[in-house]
Amino acid sequence: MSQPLTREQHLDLYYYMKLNRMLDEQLVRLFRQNVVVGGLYSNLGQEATSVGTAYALEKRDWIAPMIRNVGGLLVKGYKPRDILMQYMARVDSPTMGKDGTSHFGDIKVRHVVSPISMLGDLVPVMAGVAIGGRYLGQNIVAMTWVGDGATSTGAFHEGMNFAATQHAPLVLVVENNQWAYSTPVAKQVPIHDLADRAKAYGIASAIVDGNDVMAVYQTTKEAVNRCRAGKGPVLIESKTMRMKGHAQHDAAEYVPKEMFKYWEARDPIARYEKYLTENKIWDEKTKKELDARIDKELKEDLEFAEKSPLPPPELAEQGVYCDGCHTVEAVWNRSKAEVTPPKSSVKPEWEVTDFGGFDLASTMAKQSAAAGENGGKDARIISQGTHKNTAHKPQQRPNGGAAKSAQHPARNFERQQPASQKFKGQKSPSQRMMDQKTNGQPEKSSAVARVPFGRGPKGKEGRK
Ligand SMILES: Cc1ncc(C[n+]2csc(CCOP(=O)(O)OP(=O)(O)O)c2C)c(N)n1
Ligand SMILES: [Mg+2]
Repeated sequence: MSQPLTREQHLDLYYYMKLNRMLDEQLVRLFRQNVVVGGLYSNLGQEATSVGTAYALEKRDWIAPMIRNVGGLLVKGYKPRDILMQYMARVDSPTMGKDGTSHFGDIKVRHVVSPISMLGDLVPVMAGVAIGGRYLGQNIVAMTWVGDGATSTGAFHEGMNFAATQHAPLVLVVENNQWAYSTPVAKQVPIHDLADRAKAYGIASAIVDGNDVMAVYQTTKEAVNRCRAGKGPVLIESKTMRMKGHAQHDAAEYVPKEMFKYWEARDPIARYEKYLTENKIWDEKTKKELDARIDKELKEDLEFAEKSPLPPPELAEQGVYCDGCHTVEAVWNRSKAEVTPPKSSVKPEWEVTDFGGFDLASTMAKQSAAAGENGGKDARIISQGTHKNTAHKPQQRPNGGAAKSAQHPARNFERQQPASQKFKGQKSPSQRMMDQKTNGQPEKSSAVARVPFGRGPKGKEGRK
């Protein structure tokens, strides 16, 4: 379990969530005044997910945010003025007015990878960042977020498979906000819990009430700790709700009104305010002070943003290609000798414990044990999926309102995922292979055959 939060950390969580919301509301006003130059994608209702997850990271860790993760950017040290100027395309914005939304990052100081609009593509990118950090001895954790819709992309699958196989220290937050544009989750995937995707990759997963910032933080902290301890990636499904349309142009008329009402009653900020009051973590005076601080910061930053001009036309041709404006250098936190020959040399042979052949008897025995049934005796197996879960219910009713299982996300989470079982990681084949090694040396085992590999040595011992 992670450490309980200090009072200061509790107030931090409130500060970032409220700042996220007030900034969101300010951007909507600017959009209506025609000051925002492009699309505007609201974060409303998802503040606890962005803030709670990012807050579980350390300064050295890396994030790649998506459009609804402004909260994560604030936690990572961006100021409201950066976001305001970015949307207003002002010359002092992180992209000097060349982009009107969220395509900016900071590799050197804040460790933020600029988002890519192609859904799911940040998963392989951040898997690469995670294993790159490991290679350099940085002991970092990488985090990115994907929406429910993004889990349907090929890049998501490729990235997850790669991360899982490489045991990348990657925390993938699946932000299930119930909608991808106008497509509800039930029309996107044939499963109830997107966390079930993790089973296919043999990695740990958790489901969390995404509108409960404490639960989000604690779950993510545990995931981050697992990653840092070298236990491989974790997929966290955060169940939340997109409280506006996809962007400002979208009135979200396709969302049942009862559904908005259901989630409005679970507003993450109102809930957290109640928690802070009931647990005597703050009083009315502290709340007022924090709100006044947020108000003041936003006013100052808006003033700054409004004073910043639009970029001059000649800037368009500058900075298209890097002409030495910055250097990209790896930060080595360990000796290069450790990862270069002769120290890094390994025998170019794999050990395999299982030749992968089809063994009907043992496959049937395993499946029967898993399903509690007897199978047929055919030389093939047709299964409807091995993860039968009769508790799953449809996520939304066609006439609106959430189905029963989604009505109490916090309780649901606790019931289905007690802290001790939250991470249901299975060992992947490669993990099992790694377990067999001692100090990086393959352990001899009678069940293990040595198989020649590629253009490796001509040793005959594996060719029996
Ligand atoms: C590969 C790809 N396909 C389609 C799009 C267009 N697109 C942008 S956002 C979006 C919906 C995303 O839904 P979801 O992943 O649930 O994220 P949310 O908007 O709910 O945060 C789509 C289809 C895209 N950017 N990339
Ligand atoms: Mg979505």
